[in-house]
Amino acid sequence: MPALNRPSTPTGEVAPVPVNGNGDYATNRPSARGYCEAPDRLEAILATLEQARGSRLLIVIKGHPDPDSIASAIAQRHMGKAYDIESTIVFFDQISHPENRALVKSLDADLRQYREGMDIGAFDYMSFIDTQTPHLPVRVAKPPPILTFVDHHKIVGGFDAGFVDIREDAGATSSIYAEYLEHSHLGLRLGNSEDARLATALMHGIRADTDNLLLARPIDFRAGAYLRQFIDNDLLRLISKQSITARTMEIIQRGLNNKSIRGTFLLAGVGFVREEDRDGIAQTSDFLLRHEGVETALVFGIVNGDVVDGSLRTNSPTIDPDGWLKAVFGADSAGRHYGGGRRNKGGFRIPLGLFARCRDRDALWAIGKKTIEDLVFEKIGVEQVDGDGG
Ligand SMILES: [Mn+2]
Repeated sequence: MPALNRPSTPTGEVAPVPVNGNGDYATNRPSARGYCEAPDRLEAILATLEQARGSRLLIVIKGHPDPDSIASAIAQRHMGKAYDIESTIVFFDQISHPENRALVKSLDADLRQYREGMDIGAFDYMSFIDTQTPHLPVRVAKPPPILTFVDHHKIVGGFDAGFVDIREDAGATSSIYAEYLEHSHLGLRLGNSEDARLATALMHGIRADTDNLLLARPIDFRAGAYLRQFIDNDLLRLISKQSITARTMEIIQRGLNNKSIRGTFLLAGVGFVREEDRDGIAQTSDFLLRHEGVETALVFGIVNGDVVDGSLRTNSPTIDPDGWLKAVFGADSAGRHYGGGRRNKGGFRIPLGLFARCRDRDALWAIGKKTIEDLVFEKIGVEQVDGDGG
């Protein structure tokens, strides 16, 4: 278990928290009016940032950048700035969804894609946002210590960080950052274009992770109530335009053609999917979940010819995607799980390794499909037997 709330304090000193009482009118910072769920954690992250004053921070986006991780990274950078912390936001996997590429562009977000030769060891600290574990996807001889870790996935733990805040009952990591902003002296300023972009990004992150607030939790609504006054509505409309590309349409069609339904469970393999279209798998899962009588949809395909990528969506009160995916697919030899997730959704990735070099694509797909189907149907079978017996 990570130590929650408690920053490791090299100096032993905890800085007093400047709280925004009556509103800082000189800078147009409206006063905080909402409820703060975790004032102790706010105090702790501010103290942690104070201890790192003047340092160079690497903010890590793991996996494919999505609206919640992008907004959280920008919020982390914004908070660091008040402590003269110079932050670089890095991501490792392509920004595959066209909407997310447009988001980064319109936010002027200055994210850097990792390139070979980037000296991660040269940073003083790292911050992780919106991810379950703080493992870097690349090998670094001496990775910098972790300054902050803020997330809303299921707690895994087993690492050290200056500050840890994991709230499984938050719909988005963006909401946690919004709470820090609302209740500290780092609050957003009205009429400041950079702050407007950050508020807009956070709002979009919350909407993206909560199915447009359909699955929002109290903290997400509180965040929305705070953020709305700063939002650039035109920008929000621009970045949240839902469009489905022709290739995603095609993936959805393959999902429809190949679906098999057992009880309330729908499984569909969509074959080979290009790297840039990988989000089509999750979109297909979202779509097939709307099939009448289906409570859980799992869609998978082979992405980029070398990894089986899958997406689980569920409305079932009894399926916990995190535990379910971990139980079905297990972990690699290093103990890293192939999958995990949040309250209502999750993903998994299984590298094909040497098999990726198989030139017979039909045979490769047949093996991948059969393996996934057997594992999933075996698991469902077990659950049904359990259900019948119990
Ligand atoms: Mn998230």
